[in-house]
Amino acid sequence: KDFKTHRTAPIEGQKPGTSGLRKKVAVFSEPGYLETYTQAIFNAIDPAGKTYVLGGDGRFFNSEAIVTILRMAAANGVTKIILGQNGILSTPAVSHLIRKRGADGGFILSASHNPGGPNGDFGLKYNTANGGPAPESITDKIVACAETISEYRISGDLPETLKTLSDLGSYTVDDMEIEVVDPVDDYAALMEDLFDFDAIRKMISSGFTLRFDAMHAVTGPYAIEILERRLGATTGSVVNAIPLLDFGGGHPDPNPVWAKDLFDHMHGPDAPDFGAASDGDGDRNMIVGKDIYVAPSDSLAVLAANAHLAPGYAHGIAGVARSMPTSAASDRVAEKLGIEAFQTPTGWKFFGTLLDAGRATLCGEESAGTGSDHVREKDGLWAVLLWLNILAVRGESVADILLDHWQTYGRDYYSRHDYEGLDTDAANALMAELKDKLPTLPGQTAAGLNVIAAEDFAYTDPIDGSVATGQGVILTYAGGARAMLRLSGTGTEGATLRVYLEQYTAPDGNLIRDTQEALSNVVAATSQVAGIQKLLGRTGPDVVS
Ligand code: VG1
Ligand code: CO
Repeated sequence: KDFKTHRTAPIEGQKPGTSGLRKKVAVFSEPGYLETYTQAIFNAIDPAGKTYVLGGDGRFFNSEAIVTILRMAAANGVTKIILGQNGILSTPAVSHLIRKRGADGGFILSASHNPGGPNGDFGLKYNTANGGPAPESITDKIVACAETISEYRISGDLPETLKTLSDLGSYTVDDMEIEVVDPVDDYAALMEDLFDFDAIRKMISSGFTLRFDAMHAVTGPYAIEILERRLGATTGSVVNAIPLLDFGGGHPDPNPVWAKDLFDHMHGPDAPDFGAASDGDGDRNMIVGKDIYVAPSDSLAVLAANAHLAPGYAHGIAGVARSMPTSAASDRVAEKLGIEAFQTPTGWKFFGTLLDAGRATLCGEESAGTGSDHVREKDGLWAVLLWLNILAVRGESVADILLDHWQTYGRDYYSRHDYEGLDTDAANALMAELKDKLPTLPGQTAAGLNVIAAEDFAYTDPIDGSVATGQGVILTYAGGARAMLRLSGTGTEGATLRVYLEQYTAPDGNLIRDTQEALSNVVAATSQVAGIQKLLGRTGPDVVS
């Protein structure tokens, strides 16, 4: 074999967060940085003789990183790499390919919703053979390998024919096969299996209009193929469809703040019937109807209540899982359907065991992530298609469906307030102080609300018994209000405090209040309990979603 061994040493901060390792491009592209982390993963997973899927969201440094990983895979004895053409694969498409091809795992190059470009972020995530993000048992092993690493292995330059990664077909590099595949084909076929494309096509041909904002990120080619070519949406229904290295300077995070253009469009005079957006790597979704935004927690609940209307879920769903800070709306649906409901820590990796065991069929997070057991990642376009399938069958508008849902189950008013760019020590101190006083909180009143429970969320996986502690603070108030506080694990600069707020209103209550107004008491009480203004010097959040 033609490879070289280079000396290296452990690098400070090479530790995956909520979803893989994320750093500034300038850090990831330092000589030896990517190589050292990639070797740490290889050391943890023993890749000799194995097959992996490889692709990314196309952001700046994607192609360079792919070439490096290919050369290192060859040097580490990998048998085969299944590579997305031009180095492109959405996160759900990677998950599907791993499963479909029976691969041993995959490598996803993405920092998801974080901005890209030379001054933006880059990321690397390892997924296991079930198609899902590596569980903590494996990420712990990767960290241990990163802490003791002393060398990495890399083969010589790739042949010229392969350098652009643009031609489909099979290639050989140092005994390793590289198969370059179309990134969209298999994924689009899976979507056709799950949903009633005929019904959706019929709805669209009879005048139903839609706008999908790909935010210049990875979903553009997927959405053009599926929504425009296969389902007949008018050309131009998919906007910002061309993936760009820096996402056109945007922030590919599908929420009312960063996808403001779509949001405004859906509230303007030319609003189509349905609007949606996805993120950098295609695993998130934002759903907007004419003049109405669907909060992600509500979306999960509506999808759970109506999934049986799509062919892929016609036999019903086994259970619904949501992350802890996601609202309880989906729990109410599960209760009515008589199926299990789960509350997991933040991050898709915690859904894997439930999906594998068939205990949960649908999963979701408040951060615009929804998915099912069709893959082991959240899936932006899947959520869009399930919504379209439901709209086609019910023949009602997004607003009607949402209102009907609230009238049946009640409404969980919900919002997330992010305090960004915080001094890391100050943010850690706030969480530490809050955790210290948890035992004293029940019984106290803040801003007129009574705290009835306060806990530091810990989770025992019901399938494999693994335990995750310190997953965020939950404050439960009398009168159906809840607040959750945790620090983000995906940022690359300073710290971000996320404060998640919810207030339940029963079906006979006022279901059409302004969300921030409905939550004002919970906001005030939580700011006071956690001492946000006092400890952070901030009077309000930077991003409200
Ligand atoms: C955020 C979200 C979390 C999501 C994660 C990865 O994590 O809150 O729900 O799973 O991003 O999503 P954090 O630690 O910053 O709160 V993605 O689309 O980056 O793969
Ligand atoms: Co993402």
